[in-house]
Amino acid sequence: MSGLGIDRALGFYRVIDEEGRVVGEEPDIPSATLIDMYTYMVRARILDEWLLKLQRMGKVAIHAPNRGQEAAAVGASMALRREDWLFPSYRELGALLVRGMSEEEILDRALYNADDPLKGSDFAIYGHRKYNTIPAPVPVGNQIPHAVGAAMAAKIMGHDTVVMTFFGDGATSRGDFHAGLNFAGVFKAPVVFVIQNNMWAISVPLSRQTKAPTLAIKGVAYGVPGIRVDGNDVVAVYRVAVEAVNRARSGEGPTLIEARTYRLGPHTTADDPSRYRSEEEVKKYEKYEPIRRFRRYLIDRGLLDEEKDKELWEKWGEHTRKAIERSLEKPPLPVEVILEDVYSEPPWNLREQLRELRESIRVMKELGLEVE
Ligand SMILES: Cc1ncc(C[n+]2csc(CCOP(=O)(O)OP(=O)(O)O)c2C)c(N)n1
Ligand SMILES: [Mg+2]
Repeated sequence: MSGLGIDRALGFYRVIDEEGRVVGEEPDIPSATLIDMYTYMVRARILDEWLLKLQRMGKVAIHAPNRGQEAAAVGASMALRREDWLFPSYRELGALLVRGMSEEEILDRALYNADDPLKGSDFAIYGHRKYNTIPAPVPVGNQIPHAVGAAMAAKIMGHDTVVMTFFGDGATSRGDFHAGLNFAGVFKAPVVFVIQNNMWAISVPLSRQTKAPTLAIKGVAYGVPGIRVDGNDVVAVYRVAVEAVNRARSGEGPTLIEARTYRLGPHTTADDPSRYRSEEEVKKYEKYEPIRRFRRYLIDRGLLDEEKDKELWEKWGEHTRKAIERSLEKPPLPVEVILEDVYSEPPWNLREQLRELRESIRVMKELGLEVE
């Protein structure tokens, strides 16, 4: 990577086009890695669709659909090693799977059941200590300075750990983004910033978010090289992420990757996008959808055929259905967890509240009211 990469920050790096044809120089990626990428994207799509259904069934409180953004999440996170750290946002199911979280672990969280690793907390989305993956905070972009701080800690301790953080186009308007980038640039923090530019921040379009020609160019002012990449081309995303991770690991400092993608679904299950964007726009972007084009590429390269593809979808469909069954059968979290992980010894007033809560639950049960 040369200099600050101004050309790359204004450019649009891609390897395969929307028909799966090779349009750029093909990086040398082992066949098994390409199949792994595809598998993670398929798993993310299946899980995403199920989370949407489970929300509609009243089992999951809210879900932020990932549809259309699988390549950015999977391609970037696959560049990390297991001992690296991920600070995701709330739209990266694929990255959670890449880190090693299973469908069941993600579902346990979504269903707030007894195995929820985050014990029902509403202030964080998915994450798991076991997989060096921090739960995404609800306030947009808060994970950015957290990621920089973790990267600085790794650097000070002399570890060669890399930290990657994901966030949206909307998050680039928050102070946390600017503070994080500035700090990382000055102190050469080993961090990779990945913007999932999906063109919308709920109902705010990119054109109202910034007047800058690209989001990647915002890194340049902070001394952080920016690269704009086709976020729906998993091969291109992986290629630039590997470069950025290597750069961070070898002490050369941070990189800002803008993965240009599109949110095909609603912002969350609580959103109605027909109120602010047209059907035509969504149809236009369906053409660039990342799974179909990558499938074509793999078929053209002889790494996949229709039969194997069908088997893959069936296998992970079945895997996910079983995970849902198991997660749904688990008991709910015990009420005590709301007092855990705040105080080592809960104070009297919280203990009193817990007693009152138990009493209310007892009375509700006596009255035959459903308590969950
Ligand atoms: C500080 C803060 N302001 C507002 C919100 C409400 N909010 C939640 S998501 C969101 C839009 C974020 O857009 P973007 O960063 O582009 O991510 P995307 O949802 O598109 O993935 C907003 C405004 C919030 N959670 N936190
Ligand atoms: Mg967005």
